Amino acid sequence: MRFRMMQGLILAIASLAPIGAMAGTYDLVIDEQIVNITGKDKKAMTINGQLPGPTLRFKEGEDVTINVTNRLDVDSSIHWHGILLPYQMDGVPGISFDGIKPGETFSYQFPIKQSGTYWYHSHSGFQEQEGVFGSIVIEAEKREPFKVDREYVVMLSDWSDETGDQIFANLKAQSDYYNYSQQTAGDFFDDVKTKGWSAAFKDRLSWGSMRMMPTDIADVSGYTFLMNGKAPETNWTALFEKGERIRLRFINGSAMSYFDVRIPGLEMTVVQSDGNNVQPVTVDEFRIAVAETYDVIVRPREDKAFTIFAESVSRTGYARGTLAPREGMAAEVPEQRDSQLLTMSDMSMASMGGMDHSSMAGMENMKGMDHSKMAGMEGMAGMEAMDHSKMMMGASSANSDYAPGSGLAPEAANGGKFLVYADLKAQTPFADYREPDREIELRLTGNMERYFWSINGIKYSDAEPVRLKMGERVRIKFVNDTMMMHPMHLHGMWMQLDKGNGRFNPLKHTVNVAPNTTLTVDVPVDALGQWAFHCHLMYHMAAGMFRKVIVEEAVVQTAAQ
Ligand SMILES: [Cu+2]
Repeated sequence: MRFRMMQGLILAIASLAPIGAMAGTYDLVIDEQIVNITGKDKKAMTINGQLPGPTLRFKEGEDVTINVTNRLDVDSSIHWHGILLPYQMDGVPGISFDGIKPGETFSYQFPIKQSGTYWYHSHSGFQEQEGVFGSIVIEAEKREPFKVDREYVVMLSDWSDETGDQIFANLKAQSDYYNYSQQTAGDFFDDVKTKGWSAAFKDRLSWGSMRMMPTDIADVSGYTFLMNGKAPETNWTALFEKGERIRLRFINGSAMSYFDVRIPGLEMTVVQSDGNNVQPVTVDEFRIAVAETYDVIVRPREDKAFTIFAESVSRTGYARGTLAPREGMAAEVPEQRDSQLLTMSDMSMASMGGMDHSSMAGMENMKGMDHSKMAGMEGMAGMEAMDHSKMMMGASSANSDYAPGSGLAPEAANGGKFLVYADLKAQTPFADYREPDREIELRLTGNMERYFWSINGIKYSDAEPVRLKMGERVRIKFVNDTMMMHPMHLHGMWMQLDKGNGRFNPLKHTVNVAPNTTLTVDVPVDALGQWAFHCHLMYHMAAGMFRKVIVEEAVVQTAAQ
């Protein structure tokens, strides 16, 4: 009798569920509130009262409706980073839609056609840095190719007590404003003016390395690095039972900061990047560019705490949390490593050429200089002919993602395996893999001294859109002519990162392009409309390293007589 009633109740509930596709409605409210992250009360922007905003959990195949209400007194927006959707839902003001006015609600509606770890953030002003960002976890329709016992999102971010507007104004006024250490570009070029190139270089070399522009590693410092919104001393903690397989979904939601991530005492098996499964690769450490995601599986076999250590690449701080069997535990926090220094390898002639040419008057001196006195500078002979390939110097780097001899190439703190892009091989081969139909070269350009960032020397406001045709396969060749790393992000479509793995080239939404390197990606053009394509360093994007991409219907060839 009782059993029957229960059965009847279950049937009644089941009949209320929609037939066919799943549907979910989510509400996000963007507002201002006072937070205290550094010991000072500061105004932040929050989503549903949180910083970062709540984790949105979707299911592949679900039709989502996300109502975003803007309670700020300025326009806002939410962009769903890495999500494939109709372009009108992509959330970029001026490209996808008009933005969300103060007091208004915009309803985003789109089907979820993928799975994995992603994130969302404002695409208005500098709101992302001030707190308008959060994570997205999409459960796969099919069974995952790996087994996990529990999982956590690990959202990394950079918090500043200064507003984005203040920081950008400071950078525009003085590009080395946030450089608290060592030499600046200005110092170097002053030296060039007074002593000529030869002497200026020799001076730098006599220090043993080119301390030319430490600001180029990170142009903004003074950040407090957060893990899931918590400062290092707050120690965000994830619990486990020994022997469990734990999936950590790392997301770099920073405005400007890259991290080198490790968990001393644990190997990490990378199983996904940018939401796409990759063939498992076990590493000791990996670098996460701004806006990238990496999912790793760890398996602590001891009943003790482990530190999750995300050291900023600028080495000005770290985000830190703990994996522990019980609350309140902590493991040793590693010492921070010395800051990385740019070498000659990180500077293409173009990046020097991009500087003020008047200060290069002493260039002729280079021909006459005595190479024999420049230990380790054999490659400098190439300066005479300005041959980029010969600009490399020093021991060749083991990290294929950086120019040989680069000062930025990372190494694992324990001397073990550091993830490189070539390690990322798609879990399943891409069915439509083929030679590209054409190639587009995008040179990443800039002028550090005046804080201009651009593509092919042209900033966004002066540039024509990049036009693509539906169905074509376009190779994009990024040539980094600057001395900084740039995390390039394409909206709406995948980039297949070409590191020689053919049809196993992984699908990425964001790729890091190191200084003085060329990186190629193939884009299967499969989404009509207008899309944003930009460097994800917030102040580079704002300065103009940005393009609109327009995908048009291919003209149908008719066999007219
Ligand atoms: Cu950039």
